[in-house]
Amino acid sequence: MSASNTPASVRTELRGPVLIATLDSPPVNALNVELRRGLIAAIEKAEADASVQAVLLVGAGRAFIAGADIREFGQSPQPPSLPEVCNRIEACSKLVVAAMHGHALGGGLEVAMAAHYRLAMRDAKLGLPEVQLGLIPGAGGTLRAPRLMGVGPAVDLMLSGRHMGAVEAQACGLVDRLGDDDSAEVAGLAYALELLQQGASMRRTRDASATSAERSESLATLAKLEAETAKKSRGLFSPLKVIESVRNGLELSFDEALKRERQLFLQCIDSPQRAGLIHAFFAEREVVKVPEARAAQPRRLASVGVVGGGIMGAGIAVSLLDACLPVTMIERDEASIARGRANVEKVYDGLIAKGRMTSEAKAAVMARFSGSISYDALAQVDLVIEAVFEDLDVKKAVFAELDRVCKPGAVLATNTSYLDIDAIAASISRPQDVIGLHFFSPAHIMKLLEIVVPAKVSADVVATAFNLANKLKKVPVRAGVCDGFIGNRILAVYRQAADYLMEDGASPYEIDAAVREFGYPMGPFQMSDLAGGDIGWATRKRRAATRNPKARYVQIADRICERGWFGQKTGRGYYLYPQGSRTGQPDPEVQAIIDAERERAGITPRSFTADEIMRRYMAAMINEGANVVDQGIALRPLDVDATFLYGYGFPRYRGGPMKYADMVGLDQVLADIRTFAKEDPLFWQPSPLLERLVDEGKNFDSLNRAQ
Ligand code: T1G
Repeated sequence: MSASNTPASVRTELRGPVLIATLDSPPVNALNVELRRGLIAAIEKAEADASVQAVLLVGAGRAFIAGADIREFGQSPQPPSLPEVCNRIEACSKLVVAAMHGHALGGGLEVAMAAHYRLAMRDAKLGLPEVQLGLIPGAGGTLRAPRLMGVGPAVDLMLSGRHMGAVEAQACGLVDRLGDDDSAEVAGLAYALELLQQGASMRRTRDASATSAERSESLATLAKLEAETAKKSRGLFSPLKVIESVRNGLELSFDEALKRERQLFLQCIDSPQRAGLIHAFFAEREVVKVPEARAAQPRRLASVGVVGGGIMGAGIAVSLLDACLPVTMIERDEASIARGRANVEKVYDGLIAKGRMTSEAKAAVMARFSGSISYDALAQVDLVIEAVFEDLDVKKAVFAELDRVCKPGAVLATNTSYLDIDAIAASISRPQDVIGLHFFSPAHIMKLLEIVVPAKVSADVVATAFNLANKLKKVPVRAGVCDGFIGNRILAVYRQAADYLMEDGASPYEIDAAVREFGYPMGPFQMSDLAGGDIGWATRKRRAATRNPKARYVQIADRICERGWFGQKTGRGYYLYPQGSRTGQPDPEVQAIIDAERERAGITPRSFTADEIMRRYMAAMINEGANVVDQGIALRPLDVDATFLYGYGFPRYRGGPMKYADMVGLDQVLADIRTFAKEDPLFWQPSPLLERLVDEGKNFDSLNRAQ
């Protein structure tokens, strides 16, 4: 069955000498077993009918074919395999033409490359994005693409995972003809008849072979690409397999190379990276499926106000402007408005400097921007997002103004990263219109948007927030109200585990190295130096009054901040940044502070391996993630995964902390936590949900499906 539960099929219809085979499996004709069988049946039907001289392959709906059916991976394979289908198409004794529109990706493009001729409508987007799922094109793509477009462009297409437009595809030889008629079927049929009229040859892609000079040039290109890829794809498994398979295609017979491609593909299928990357693919799509967003119609969303023109306010304004929404920015005085506008323009000037935007385009965008010092300018907007100073009283004052001037039904959103949104909602006359929209800095770049749902908000306001996220091309995650919502609440806990490791004997440099080795772009102490240690310092001071006196508190960060060493912005933090360089060097004075703090705390330092560091770091993250799900702050474990994949740099090929926990085994994670609890029972309290799942022999993913 297809994703939309209508039976998948390949319909065939004879039009003169052409048998049209229409793949129909909504929404994107992913090549499930029904379509694979239907394709072979269509080829056999064409061969059995003497009146048929050509076969035309087209996709129903909005796409040609979006690729193999990703939902089938990890299950027992059902014949025929996609390579068999492609070989059968290529071997067809009648001319086969593929007419592509919309997306022609992965196995979909491989089907088209196995055809004898290819037409693309101008809206077609072609690609071989398998590496983004931890795979390689496994149905002949690593052999046919180089034969059609040359090794360099083919490898670039496969390693980048990008979608190529129809015009470029024709220019590089992937496509023979561009279609301008009103449908792929009409254009494809006309093209097929034209080919028949011309007596076009069968032109099998596998028969296109390079001369020896071209082959040795290609092998040299591959060697260079291999060296670059080994460096760039840091730890990823499948990119180098792409290159190995392309090389086989140059050095071996087509059939031998095809056999090797299949072996390499199956190695990728078995790799944990495929499991992680495919989990990430589906998590990004499942997070938007929340009850409120499905139960209610979103409110009108045609104009937005932003209160606050600082870095966050400006970033949010850019994000809205980029979604073609007119924005009215409010600040307290003309100078602040000018600063807010300048912060917005700075983003676009940066794009112009990089040649990614024209000044005319910037002018068009800025025409949608207006600034005012009077809240009355917000009287008619559909939604307002405040991004003012993180202080509850300041925010309540803003909301009082919004309550006074905004039209009935306007959605009133706060960008707060930890304040109590229920308290903000309770401070005005319309709590049902109040919601949290927690953007991550830089707001116009980071994809994560935590949609924080207060107790009294109405469902259509939640639906409006999800609709806004879709317009902004963000990944929205529904979060409940608590200190830090999902991401920052969990961050605070595993950051504490890192501080304990540091005081117990691991240096911040060893911890950062272990976290980078795990796949993060940088470790927690590098992050602190980048964001500014003063931010965490302010949070610790804010929490000091309510901190559990029995809880272990590491003071190393305070000692560093007391010296004004806040990180990159002050030239030193945990690291030294000589002459403002961004790559930090270990600081012996920091090590001395750490030694002194260990002595003060009466700790005899011990060494930690990278594995020991990561087991603690991840156990803390996973355990708090389980608490966040158990307490309903996150709807499902996949919401925690999406939060960390899109807001905290978690390595995508590991699928997110909860997916990673499932791959490690929850019993292993729980055993680790129980071991660590012997040292510090207060910090290491196993999450009741984690204990329940282990007792029941279940994993976190079982809760994702339960929704
Ligand atoms: N398999 C199964 N389901 C798929 C799918 C696929 N290939 N592609 C999309 N869907 C579902 C998706 O989960 C969602 O489901 C719905 O379709 C709409 O998708 C052998 C092994 C095509 C650009 O990597 O990039 O071929 O949420 O929300 O934003 O070499 O989907 O409605 O239930 O993303 O318009 C290679 C993956 C596979 C392409 C459309 N192909 N898909 O984006 O809609 S591996 C890919 C996409 C392969 C062979 C190898 C995008 C899209 P639901 P959507 P969209």
